[in-house]
Amino acid sequence: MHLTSTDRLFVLTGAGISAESGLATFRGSGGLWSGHRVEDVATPEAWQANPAFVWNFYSMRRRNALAAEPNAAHIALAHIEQQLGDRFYLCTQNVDDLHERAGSHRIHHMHGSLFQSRCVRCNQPFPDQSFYDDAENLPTCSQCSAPIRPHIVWFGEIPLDMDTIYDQLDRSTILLVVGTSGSVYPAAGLVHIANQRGIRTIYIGPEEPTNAEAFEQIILGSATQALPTLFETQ
Ligand code: BJW
Ligand code: ZN
Repeated sequence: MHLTSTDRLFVLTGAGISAESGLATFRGSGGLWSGHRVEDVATPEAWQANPAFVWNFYSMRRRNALAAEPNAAHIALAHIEQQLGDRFYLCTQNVDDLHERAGSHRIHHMHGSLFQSRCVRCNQPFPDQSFYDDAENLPTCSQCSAPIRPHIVWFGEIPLDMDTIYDQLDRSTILLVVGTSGSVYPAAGLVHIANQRGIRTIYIGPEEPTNAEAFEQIILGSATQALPTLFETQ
């Protein structure tokens, strides 16, 4: 990809970029979380009905993410950030920390972070790498005794800091989307906004996303194959 000195790159990543680090995707090839449909576990209703089940799921996710390592695609994005500085912005739907561990700094987790929790009443996120597998010993707030929940954006909740996302997209000249099925909004709608603004749009993944028709260019391939080469040829 050729980038000029005035180009600004907005990257949106999804579960597919972490697939080659061994973290299962939700949908698409290799999708489905250990028999759980994400719609049954990542909702405020699931939390109200069975917080132990939800904590069990996110404890498993924490274990898997702690055991995983960043792959060549995460590293390629960290390298391009080093070259572009503030002309680069990474918005990820992923809650794992593999982008940070690869060296990304200008990153926003729109669906929250696996290694943060928050009190349902105080609402202040804090770092948390614990596993809560024991239904009798779920965490509660030391200040107000209300339940502690994962700092994750579930269906029906508003993704974090959408204003900054829209602002950064407005300022960009290229939208590069990697490894997302394009089925969850508002993330899946960013490509439509980009089209309205005349921003160039590129998708990378092994299969076409649901919103494929909105992209100018689709590169079919895995993230670790396609991303490092994309930047090498600039
Ligand atoms: C590879 C690969 C490799 C494989 N290399 N690629 C009806 C119509 C429209 C919208 C709605 C509707 N009804 C309800 C809604 C709204 C709802 C929604 O979109 N639902 C849809 C299911 C229809 N959205 C919400 O509720 C959101 N909030 C909201 O809309 O608030 C109102 C609002 C409106 C406007 C502005 C602002 C606010 C909240 C969504 C929260 C999503 N949460 C989850 C779970 C929590 C996080 C977690 O536990 O991890 O986030 S759901 C789950 O899906 C997770 C993901 O971040 C998200 C997206 O998944 P992703 O990343 O796309 O993964 P997959 O598995 O779907 O796809 C993987 C892809 O990788 C595949 O394409 C593979 O091909 C590819 N791949 N190997 C590259 N090696
Ligand atoms: Zn509290």
